[in-house]
Amino acid sequence: MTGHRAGGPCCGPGRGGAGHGAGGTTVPLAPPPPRRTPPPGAADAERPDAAAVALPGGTFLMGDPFGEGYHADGEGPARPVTVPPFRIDTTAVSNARFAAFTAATGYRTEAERYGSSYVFHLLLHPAAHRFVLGRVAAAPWWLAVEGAHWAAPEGPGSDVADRADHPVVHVSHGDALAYCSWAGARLPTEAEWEYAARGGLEGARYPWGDERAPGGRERMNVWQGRFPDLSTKPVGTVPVDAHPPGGHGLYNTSGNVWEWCADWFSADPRRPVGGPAQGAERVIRGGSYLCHDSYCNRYRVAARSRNTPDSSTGHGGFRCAWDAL
Ligand SMILES: [Cu+2]
Repeated sequence: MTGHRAGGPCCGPGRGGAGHGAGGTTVPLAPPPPRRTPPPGAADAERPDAAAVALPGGTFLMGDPFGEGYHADGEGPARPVTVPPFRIDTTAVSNARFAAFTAATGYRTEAERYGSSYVFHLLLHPAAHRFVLGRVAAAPWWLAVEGAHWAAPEGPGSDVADRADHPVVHVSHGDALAYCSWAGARLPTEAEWEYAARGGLEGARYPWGDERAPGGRERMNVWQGRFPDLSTKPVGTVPVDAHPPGGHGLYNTSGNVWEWCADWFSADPRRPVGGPAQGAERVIRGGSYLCHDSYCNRYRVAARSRNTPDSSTGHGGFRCAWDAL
């Protein structure tokens, strides 16, 4: 697409990159927390899969039939892919759900163990300026901030007290796996994620059809205005169930936060369903509140990107999946 920069730098910095100001020390991962068994008779609302929907699976057209993606992202070609029956969260995991997990297990996220994470420049908490470690050279709107993590998403001084129903952010792929393990869940495969997000609409550009804003109404939380400095609406996350859901009941599969998938990333059009057996980066899907047409059109339902598994950002979260009952 003309005007789009290859690589789409709004989509997020990763650890180990040249721009990371916090050093590249590797922190040993803690063993996964014990799997949670819901107590017998537990109220349905307390079950970790309370917000999940069971989907029949089947064959669908995966990938971008419009040729609108970045070549390097490997969205195409559009091809038939079959997914088994499975269950998936209708929403991204919220701060409330993640807080229940850390309270029950004492789990510390990779951002907490590394001591920093990436915060979008306009979101930095006023008290956190002295904690800025650096900017990402290729994407200077990303600040490496000491002490930024899921419960202090804009750096020291910020909290999530009034955002219990917003998606948890600053979670790495490993953090997402740890949560899933505790919840008796797993991450969705990329194919499951796209099948669920498409909601039965064959070959559409968005989960609701081909038109971005039907009737002039925005259907997703993406950047509006001039990226990255001028926004015509509040910048940041919205509740996990904001905006109408897609045909399979999933909310915010376009915009709000990027979501980790299980697959290793490959842009090879011949890659197997489920991704290659190994890799350096994991697939992320859905785009975020920073995605904008001028830099990144990755809020389309076929769009994909990637990040290193230990990376975390203020616009990255996840949702859980389960095998069919
Ligand atoms: Cu983007």
